[in-house]
Amino acid sequence: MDKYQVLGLVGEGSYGVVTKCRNRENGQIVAVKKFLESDDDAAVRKIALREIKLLKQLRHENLVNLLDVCKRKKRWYLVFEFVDHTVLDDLEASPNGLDYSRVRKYLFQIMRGIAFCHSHNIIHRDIKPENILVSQSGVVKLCDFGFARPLATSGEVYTDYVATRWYRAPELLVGDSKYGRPVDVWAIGSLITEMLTGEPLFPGDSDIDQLFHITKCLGNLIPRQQELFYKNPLFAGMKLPEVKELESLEKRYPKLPAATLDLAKECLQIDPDKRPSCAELLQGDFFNKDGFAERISAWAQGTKMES
Ligand code: 38R
Repeated sequence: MDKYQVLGLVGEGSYGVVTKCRNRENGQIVAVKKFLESDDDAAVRKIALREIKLLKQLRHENLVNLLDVCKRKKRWYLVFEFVDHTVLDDLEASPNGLDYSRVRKYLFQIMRGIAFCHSHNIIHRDIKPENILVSQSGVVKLCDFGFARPLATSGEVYTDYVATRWYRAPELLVGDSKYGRPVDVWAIGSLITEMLTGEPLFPGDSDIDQLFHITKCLGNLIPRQQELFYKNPLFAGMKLPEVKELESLEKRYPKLPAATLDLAKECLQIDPDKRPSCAELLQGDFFNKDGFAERISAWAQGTKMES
């Protein structure tokens, strides 16, 4: 790793650290993700190896590009292209939210990246503002597939799941082991209003509080989720809230354009089977009215030179 000169720290998490570096040989600026020592931590090693395998399979303009992988002194290092900033940085710079036109451009690219993952049977599982990178010219690149994993084959169930609570779909919160691509669509749905207002949609401070936020706005869980909730020992002795009067998205955000709220509501259906796929949403009105699709693909053609 001597060929990389560290310029600064850009992120830190349970996995290890991310630094901005310069390749001494060619001057290229990169982001190096250094995992915690992996020999004595099977979990970290598992995450690293899984991420490497996934990223090698997944190459797309809206996914961050993995340049190099190495292991030194029991540590894994992943070297990525460096992308200018994250959507979290954008939101910190604009606490009252981003412009509609910028949000539409971001959403289109987020959907494209996730549609590509889904077409390869990969669910991301941790879509949130800090995992959405944005280049100086506005190209979106999704990152952090540490939690991503290939879809279970039928009958197989998932066990090792934790993702950021605020973006978690109801099926995950109640502990449904049969979840799939719709969890990513839910996370995108909760990002829509957050990007436009700067305010997280459902900022729960515990799993049960998260369910309160969701049902207050969107209504009761479906029967399967209610059953799982009452069977889940994590919720022993707790009761699901019975919502009498909804505080709907329209009530909460009367000033947001109706088209945006419609898109958010489609993504945020309580029943995962009712949520449209990213591929379907890309074909929908939101991205195809007033010449947006043509404009953005012309723009994307122009930025391809960049990478
Ligand atoms: C930036 C810029 C500003 N903050 N990342 C994605 C890789 C990456 C990160 N490439 N370019 C950046 N650029 C690992 C940050 N913060 C940041 C973003 C994502 C910190 C941690 C993570 C999560 C993947 C991860 C570096 N992993």
